[in-house]
Amino acid sequence: MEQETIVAVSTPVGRGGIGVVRLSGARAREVVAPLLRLRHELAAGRARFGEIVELDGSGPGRETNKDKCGDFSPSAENDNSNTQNDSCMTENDHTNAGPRVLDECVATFFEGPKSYTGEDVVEIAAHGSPVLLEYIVRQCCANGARLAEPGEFTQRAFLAGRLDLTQAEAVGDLIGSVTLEQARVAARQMGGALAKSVAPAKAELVGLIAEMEAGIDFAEDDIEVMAAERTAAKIAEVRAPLEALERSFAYGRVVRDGFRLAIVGRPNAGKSSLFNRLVERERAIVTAEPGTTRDTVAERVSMEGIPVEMIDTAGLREGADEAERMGIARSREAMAEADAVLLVIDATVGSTAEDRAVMEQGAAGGSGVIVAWNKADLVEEGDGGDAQAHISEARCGAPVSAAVWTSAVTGEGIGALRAAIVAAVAGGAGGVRAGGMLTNLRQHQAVEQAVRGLDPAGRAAAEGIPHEMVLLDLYESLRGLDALTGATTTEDVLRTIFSRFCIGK
Ligand SMILES: Nc1nc2c(ncn2[C@@H]2O[C@H](COP(=O)(O)OP(=O)(O)OP(=O)(O)O)[C@@H](O)[C@H]2O)c(=O)[nH]1
Ligand SMILES: [Mg+2]
Repeated sequence: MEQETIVAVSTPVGRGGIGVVRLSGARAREVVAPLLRLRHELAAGRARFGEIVELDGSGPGRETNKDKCGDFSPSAENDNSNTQNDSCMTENDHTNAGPRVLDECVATFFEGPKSYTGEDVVEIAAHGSPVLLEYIVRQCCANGARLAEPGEFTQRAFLAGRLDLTQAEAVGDLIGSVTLEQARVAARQMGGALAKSVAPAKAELVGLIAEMEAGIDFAEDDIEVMAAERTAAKIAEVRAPLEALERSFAYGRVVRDGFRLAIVGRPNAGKSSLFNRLVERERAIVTAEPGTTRDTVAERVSMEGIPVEMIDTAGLREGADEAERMGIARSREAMAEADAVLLVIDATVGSTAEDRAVMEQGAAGGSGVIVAWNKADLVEEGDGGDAQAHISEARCGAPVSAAVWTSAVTGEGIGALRAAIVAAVAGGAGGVRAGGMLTNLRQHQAVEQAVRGLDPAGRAAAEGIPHEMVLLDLYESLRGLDALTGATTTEDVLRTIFSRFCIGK
């Protein structure tokens, strides 16, 4: 069944230097033909310069050169006469009848199946005037196209097998990226890095299933059924890379979604000073007076390419006035909502019961606590040993992801602090950065399903349970991997994924 031809403005809403209207479908060329007056016929992979004409001819546009030639027929499809009559564009024939030119344009034709969507695609680049672009879309609809749904171009690319589902998702991620690292990760995924990294495990799994199926099918013909240990070993081989991939989600998720870091601690520990260091500007007020920060102060920054929302909070203490007490309540809220907590301790004072409570609470809440032993510059050289002791104390006394020695005044340890924060949140993911990784919950669930299926399969195989039973689990695992790349995906899931895209993509 032939798909309808779809049309949409692919550039952002509003005015711009250039605006692009995109069409996809078997009738794409036919639909745009009456609107365009091109010097040369559309040809695959070629950009053609031309004009956009107003079909009823009543608009304010200037007269077309073609009008002057008197050879334009609105219903003509890519008429060759355009090409043939190029010479008359310079002639001076004053005929006022016929359509008027609204704009100049460049039209590019991508012939299916070697196009983004796998269908015929036409892109018209005109000036970025909303009324003009809307006019083009409206005329295309009048000529038989329909408005594209959000993400429909990419959905067609997926349905045509031009992209797998992880690649299609990466298109959305690339468009939505706010840091260069996010764009890099999305670009790698768009290139198929994730599908490539599951391919060997999937091939192994399919091979194992095939071998076991053959064992069952031919059991009666005396073909040796695979030995239990060999099956278990093979399952373990499939499992290891999938498990590594599952772990990559720790990094993939924070790169894609970013994270929230709450900076907490006793008054005057230097929270606002460190916050200013981390956001690289004097954003929060710093004074020598304890209780300076009242309301929370938030700022978005990029840390090693990961978007971080950093929140400076009021110092935690008892017996404060009403405004400060309200601020402290907000500090606690920020801590509860954060993905990670940076606990700042004044190293000249040392840690208090309040600090240890924060560490406990952070650990209980599941978010990592990073400790900054601040004011390092005020601690004497000879106290270096003490500092280490403080750090170990933090490590042993309560659960802490990392402890770093810093000075907000000299800048000492700020780089190490950044690295510790990223490592605590991204789960020491240095290794996964180069390859494919899981970047959203759907992908994570799919791989989780694959790994989950392997566990009972491995146990069953080891216990010598009949192959038919082991196979059921292996198929469950394979379904997870198929869902990951979209080989088997329900309509609902597809609709949810593509509806998050912008229109025109
Ligand atoms: N020498 C030294 N002084 C620091 C350092 N960090 C902060 N200070 C000073 O400590 C004082 C308090 O700093 P703030 O950044 O306001 O501390 P805070 O934790 O935000 O304090 P509250 O908002 O009151 O909770 C200021 O006088 C800072 O200049 C440091 O690393 N070394
Ligand atoms: Mg402060």
